[in-house]
Amino acid sequence: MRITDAKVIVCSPGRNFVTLKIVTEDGIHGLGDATLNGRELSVASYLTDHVIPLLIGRDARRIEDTWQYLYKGAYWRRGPVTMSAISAVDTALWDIRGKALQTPVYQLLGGASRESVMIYGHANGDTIDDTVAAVGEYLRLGYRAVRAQCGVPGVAHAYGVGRGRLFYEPAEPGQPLETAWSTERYLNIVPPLFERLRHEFGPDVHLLHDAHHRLTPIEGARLGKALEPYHLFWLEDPVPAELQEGFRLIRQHTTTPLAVGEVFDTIFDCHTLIEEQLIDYIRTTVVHAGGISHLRKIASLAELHHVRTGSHGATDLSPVCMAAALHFDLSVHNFGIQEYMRHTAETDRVFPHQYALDQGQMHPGDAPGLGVDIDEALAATYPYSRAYLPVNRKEDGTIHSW
Ligand code: KDG
Ligand code: MG
Repeated sequence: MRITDAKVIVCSPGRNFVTLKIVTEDGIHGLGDATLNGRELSVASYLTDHVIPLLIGRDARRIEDTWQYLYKGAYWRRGPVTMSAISAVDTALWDIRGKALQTPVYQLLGGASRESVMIYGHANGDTIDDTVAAVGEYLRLGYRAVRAQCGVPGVAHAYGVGRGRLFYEPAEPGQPLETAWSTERYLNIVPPLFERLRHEFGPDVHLLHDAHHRLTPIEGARLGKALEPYHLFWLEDPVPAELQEGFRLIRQHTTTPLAVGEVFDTIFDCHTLIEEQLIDYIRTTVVHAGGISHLRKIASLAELHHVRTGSHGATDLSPVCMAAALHFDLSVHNFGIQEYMRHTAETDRVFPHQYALDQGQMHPGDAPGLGVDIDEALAATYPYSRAYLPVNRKEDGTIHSW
């Protein structure tokens, strides 16, 4: 089954997406998400200029061999651009394999380990009261797990507080928005937020929070400790995670479960965290961490060390990534939770999909392959529009992690 054609489709139905489409001699096509928020065209070029010429003529069934060929063959390993490109190829080849064998991809990954996948939604608001109301809305929709973020008094554009209640879209056209940051003010508001949420909603709802890489290890430890009475499902990204050792200090001080990994792109970014059991959830996802093939290796290592998966699933991960993530989630034994931020109606129309949400649980569907497609004619009506994530500064003007 030779690959005869491949192309990159860049479109912006509500936000920018980069999609790889691979076609075989049998006329089967597979899709892979290659979206790297704010740096989209670099992956499009990596694929078009450097990867597609290597794909034509290859056997589409050799998924692992193609992965190794692109990873080891480039000499320059890892990095978000390279790994997003490899992820897209890997995802598209799994899609093709499923279609060729007339089976959903999860059946090729060992079959379903559960009936459906628990997801969490994003509740946010300018004030604690607004966030409480937003969490209540998710619970009314049947969700069992909700991430809660709220505005920080005295801080403009706090992370996680969006324009809509059911989705959060931080990338904007023009020059990057400059947001402000104060760790002191942030640490004053988060514990009262969760105290209130537990008081309002009782012990059963799973509550999550994302610190978005903004704290030092000792600050992360302080936050984790302060949140212990409200038993969070997880505290995400307390520190910038290039330095895996930072988690040793946090871990010594708190029993609040920790999650990290949305910006990781290989197992080499998280093996210390996993092997030393410094985290509880690994958030690597299909589009940025080497596709379904590499994510399964990360999950297998994690399974040995009591770490569960919790893949990133923000709006900048396309429905193609979402579909692939759900096949992965349904199949791996040590699945924990899946993030799901709703896409806009335009995005959903451009990417018709089989996956479905019911009462806070999702299923990828039973269509052959991934069960997601792209309407190319409609996609062409939404041309790419450059957009950047915000840049963050402390109150004195110093650049800080966004
Ligand atoms: O592109 C960046 C977003 O995907 C990220 O800011 C979202 O942190 C995020 C999350 O947990 O969804
Ligand atoms: Mg996050």
